[in-house]
Amino acid sequence: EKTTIRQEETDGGSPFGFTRREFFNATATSAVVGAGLAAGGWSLGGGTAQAAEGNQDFHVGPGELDEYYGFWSGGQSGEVRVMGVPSMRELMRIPVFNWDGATGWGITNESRKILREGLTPAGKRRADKQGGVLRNGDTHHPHLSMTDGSYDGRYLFINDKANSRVARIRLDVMKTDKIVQIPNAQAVHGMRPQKAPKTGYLFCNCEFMIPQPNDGRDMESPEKYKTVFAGVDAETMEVKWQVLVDGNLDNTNADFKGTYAFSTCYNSENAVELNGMMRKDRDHVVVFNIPRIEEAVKKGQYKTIGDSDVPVVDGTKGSDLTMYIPVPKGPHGINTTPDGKYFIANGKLSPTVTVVEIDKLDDYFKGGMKDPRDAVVAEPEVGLGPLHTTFDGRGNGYTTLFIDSQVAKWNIEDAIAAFQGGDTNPIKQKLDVHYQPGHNNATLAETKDADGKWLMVLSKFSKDRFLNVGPLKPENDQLIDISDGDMRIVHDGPTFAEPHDAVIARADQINPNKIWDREDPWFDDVKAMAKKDGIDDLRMTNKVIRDGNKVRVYMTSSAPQYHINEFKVKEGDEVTVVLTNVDNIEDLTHGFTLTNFDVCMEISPQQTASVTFVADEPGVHWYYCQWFCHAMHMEMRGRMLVEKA
Ligand code: CUK
Ligand code: CUA
Repeated sequence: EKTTIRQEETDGGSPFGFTRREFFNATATSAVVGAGLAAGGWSLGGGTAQAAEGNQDFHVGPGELDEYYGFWSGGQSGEVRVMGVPSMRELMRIPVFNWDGATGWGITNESRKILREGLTPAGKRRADKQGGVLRNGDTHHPHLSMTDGSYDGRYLFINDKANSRVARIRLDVMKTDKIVQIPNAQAVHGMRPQKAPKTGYLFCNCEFMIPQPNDGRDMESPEKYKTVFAGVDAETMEVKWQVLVDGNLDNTNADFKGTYAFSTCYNSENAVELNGMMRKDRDHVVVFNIPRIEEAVKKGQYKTIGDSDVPVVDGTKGSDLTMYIPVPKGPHGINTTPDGKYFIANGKLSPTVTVVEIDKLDDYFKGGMKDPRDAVVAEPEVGLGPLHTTFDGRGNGYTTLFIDSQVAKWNIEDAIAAFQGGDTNPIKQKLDVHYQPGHNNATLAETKDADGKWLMVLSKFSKDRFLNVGPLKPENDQLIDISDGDMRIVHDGPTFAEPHDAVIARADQINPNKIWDREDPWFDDVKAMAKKDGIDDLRMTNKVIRDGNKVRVYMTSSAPQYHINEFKVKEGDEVTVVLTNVDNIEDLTHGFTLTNFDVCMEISPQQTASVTFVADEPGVHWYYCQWFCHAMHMEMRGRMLVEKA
């Protein structure tokens, strides 16, 4: 059965005279009768038929809310997407490493500070060549902050493989608030928050090996290239330490105690081309002993590299900070079971997954285990191209098989029994998915609260499954009911470039604000600037201040007007527009777009946003509100008059 979560209604005040939810609830009654199909995607079986069979219903009707929030990577688009599960409705996009014309991300002063301040010196030099901030990102791994192994609703974190960054998104406002670029690194790929006691660290895998420092030395000596594993402080978003490793790092994960992180490593050959990367028949998983790394840093047993002052400890083979567990060639995903007992390294090039018992890692670090392979308790064959495994909290793993285009459901304890010589077959079911699945994730599966209801499989290719949209096709995300025994695809939907990974939390674990809080630290900088101009409350101020050739325009808006509808500047002035939306009605967002100036920003209820540009074209320049906010939204505009110098 489906739970319908009713949101409180907004109290009155809508410019339309009724709230949006009232409107939709009214139309829902008639619409839901005839429609068995979900609103946000493609339905395979009919929703009605499923309900009749007594299984979970994926259909979330008009006016009904989803039971889960999904957070999807936006892949090469550099953004994050918020989805409703099980409806698979796209609820929101959060710009992170990209530029975004809807919200002015990359254009406003607030976003540009966030995009710039955490860059390395080399990153800042690169940014300076292209307007002050970097432009693209390649996001793979969205993960939510946790306390004691459960989602705590504070933050979402995501990596950027393209420019070696990690970002934090505040879930109360669903905005990116910090970005850090990792030094001594190219391509931050695997990224996971520490699960317990709380997300103190983000563990970050730097993938490509480079000379250290990478300043022109050792270019022709790939055998000297190295990469690092990084610990980022999740509160300050500063890099605390790095660990030099052998091989290049792929995916990473953490235990539920706060002691270990573990990373898959392919190309343990340190090769720079494909043939060389395939020479050996094994690679490894590196286990990082976090307390020992902290201790080594504390004792000063580190060096720094190049112009970075991040402590770098040595975790290459033979170090007592790390453990190298040999696994079949080319492991990819690495997943911790919700009971915290095991991690699973997915074979990719091998048809197996390797199950490691986490408690046994203690034996190794205490010196009681000589062969790291002794920590392996199972290595079942699951099919061709195992990439990632997720869990139902009932003892089963669900592994994507990239080459077979299937998901294999297998039982962990059965696999362990088989490894010990029993004749149990751990494979419970294989389900065809379309096509080439990468990550999959079940509801709450990376926490101890895995509830085994829905499984999301992110298929890399959609091929012929949807209407053709030209040579570049969408990916295909498929929703699978795992609530009672067998897996069953109930729904699929296209997604754009290319959500490698997604996580799913219960709706009650994520509680965003409905409007901005005026005390939000988001406004600290702009309030400090206003204070210097003698302005105490931005909500009460409509004023133009000239300071040499700098002009600051403090303006408020409420539907359907700006409270300054004309301001005059001189050609060549540097103009900062500070706009405060004094409306306090949910969803009453205004915008500021200055035509032909490439300037725009979002101002949601009770938000202040600012943007700075040079008024270098004399003449009349209209600004307008780009969010349809009122019946007289088209009239919500004003003029900037630029006088000839
Ligand atoms: S990786 Cu893409 S399918 Cu970057 Cu997590 Cu495995
Ligand atoms: Cu304000 Cu449209």
